[in-house]
Amino acid sequence: MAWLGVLCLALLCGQASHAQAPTRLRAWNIHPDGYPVTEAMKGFAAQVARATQGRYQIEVFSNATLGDQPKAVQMLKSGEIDIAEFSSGPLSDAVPGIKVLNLPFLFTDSAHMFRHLDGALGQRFAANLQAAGFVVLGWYDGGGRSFYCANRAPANIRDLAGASIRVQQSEVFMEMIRLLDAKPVALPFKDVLGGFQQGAIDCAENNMPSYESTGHFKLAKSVYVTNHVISPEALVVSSALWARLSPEDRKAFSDAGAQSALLMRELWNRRVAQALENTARQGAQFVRVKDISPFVRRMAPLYSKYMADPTTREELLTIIAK
Ligand code: BDP
Repeated sequence: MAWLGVLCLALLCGQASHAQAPTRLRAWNIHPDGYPVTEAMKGFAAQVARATQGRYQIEVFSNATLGDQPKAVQMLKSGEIDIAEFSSGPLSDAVPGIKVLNLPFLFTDSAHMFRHLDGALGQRFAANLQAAGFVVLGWYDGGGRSFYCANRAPANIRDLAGASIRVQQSEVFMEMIRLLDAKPVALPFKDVLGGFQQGAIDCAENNMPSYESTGHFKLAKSVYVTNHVISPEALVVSSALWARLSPEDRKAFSDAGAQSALLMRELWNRRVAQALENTARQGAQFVRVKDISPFVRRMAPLYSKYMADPTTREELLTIIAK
């Protein structure tokens, strides 16, 4: 009977070590604590842990401590990180069709954008992303991006001519700035503040929660409210991780992702209002664009280019149609 005891012990030990050794996953995030993306990712991590009885423990590394966004896109592909939240700018390097999401004035507002992303178009983007190594678990809100400047107060797109404007390292954004007769300067997100301090850039463009959370509003007080790009962000896991998950665990991750996207969108709307109020109280000046048509006309070469491009044409037509 001794052998039975040994066997039982081995099984128990096996169970115990299984219970004691959860799979630890690393999640990359660019934003600080309290930011809607961060809070939604933490919610995602907590729900995955609950739904898998602690077998998966996700640690969220915030503030881009693991590297900047273009690097993190590569890290997710190579399996150095397992989960991340990316904006559509850097993601379009991996999947060219995503470029349409960076085009100016494509979506009228976030509701319009989510009608597409929560439907057939979102599924098509997700399928293309999955083929490139990224499994989308939720579409987050990237809000509307506007320009803000340190040493000029634009009230017209002509006022941006000649300015050095920081953009994400992304082709469409750079082309957009060139069409405004300005100079695109691609800087990692965390270097933008230094760029303003050292006078390397005159302006940048972002949504209001990031304008506030980064402290850019302290140096670049003139906001030209254009909302020129309304774009999504995506909570993704690597396809390497996805391939290792059982069907039940995949469901747990998917449900948690969908839940976190709803939370994010709700937190986002509140945060936009707070950011506007807070930055205005601390001296930010807002000039709203009166008529977007001159801006849209300037962008004509961009629309023609992506309409002619077979990787983006279909997506572009789908969005324009409704
Ligand atoms: C923020 C996005 C973040 C981008 C950043 C940027 O949430 O993913 O990296 O803008 O402009 O709004 O780099």
